Amino acid sequence: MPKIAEKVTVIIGDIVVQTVDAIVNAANNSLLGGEGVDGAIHRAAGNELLEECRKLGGCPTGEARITKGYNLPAKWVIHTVGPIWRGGMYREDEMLYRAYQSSLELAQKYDIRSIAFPAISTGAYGYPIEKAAGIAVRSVLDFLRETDKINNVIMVCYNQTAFHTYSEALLQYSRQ
Ligand code: AR6
Repeated sequence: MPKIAEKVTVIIGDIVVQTVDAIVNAANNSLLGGEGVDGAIHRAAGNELLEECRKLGGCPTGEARITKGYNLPAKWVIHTVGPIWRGGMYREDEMLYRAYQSSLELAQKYDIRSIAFPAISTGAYGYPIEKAAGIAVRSVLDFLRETDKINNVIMVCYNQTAFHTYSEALLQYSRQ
C-alpha cells in the first residue's frame, strides 16, 4: 500500500471514545446538536460544548468550525456539515468532498496530527453509503498527498456494512 494510505485506518467503533487530537462531528447548519453522531458527541462532551457552539452562529454545508472537546478524550471537536442526499443533482458530491477538506484544513491550522471522522451524511442525511465512502476516502487521500502534518486519520464506522464499504473504498482509491 502506498505511504499515504498507511496513514488512514478504517475501524468499527464509537467516535466519542477515540483517543485522537480531534474528532469530527457530522453536525447540521445550526451547530446546536442533534441525533446520531452529533447527539453522542454532545452527550459525551458535556453542556459546555453546546455553550461554545451557540457562539459560533452556525455553519454552512461543506464548511467546518472548531471547538474544544471538554469531557471527551479528544482535545478538539471539528464540526462539519455534510449535504442532505436529494438524488445527486444538487452538488451533494462536491459538498461532501468539501466537508472532509474543510475539516482537514482546520485540523492543519490547529496543529492537529490525528483525527477521527464518522461516515458523514450516511445516517439521517441519507447519502448512499458506497458513494459516500468513495468521496470520503478520495477527499482524505487528496488532502494527505498535499501535506505531511497530519499523520493519522481514522474513519470510524458504526457497523459492519459501513466498515466493509469504507475499507473497500480505501483499497480502491489508494491504488490510484
Ligand atoms: N460513532 C460513530 N459513528 C456513529 C455514531 C457514533 N457514536 N453514531 C452514529 N454513527 P448521522 P448525518 C454513524 O445521522 O447522516 C444529526 O441529527 C451512523 O451510523 O449521525 O451526517 C445532525 O444534527 C452513520 O453511518 O449524521 C444532523 O441533523 C453516520 O454515523 C444530521 O444528524 C452518520 O450518521 C446529520 O446527518
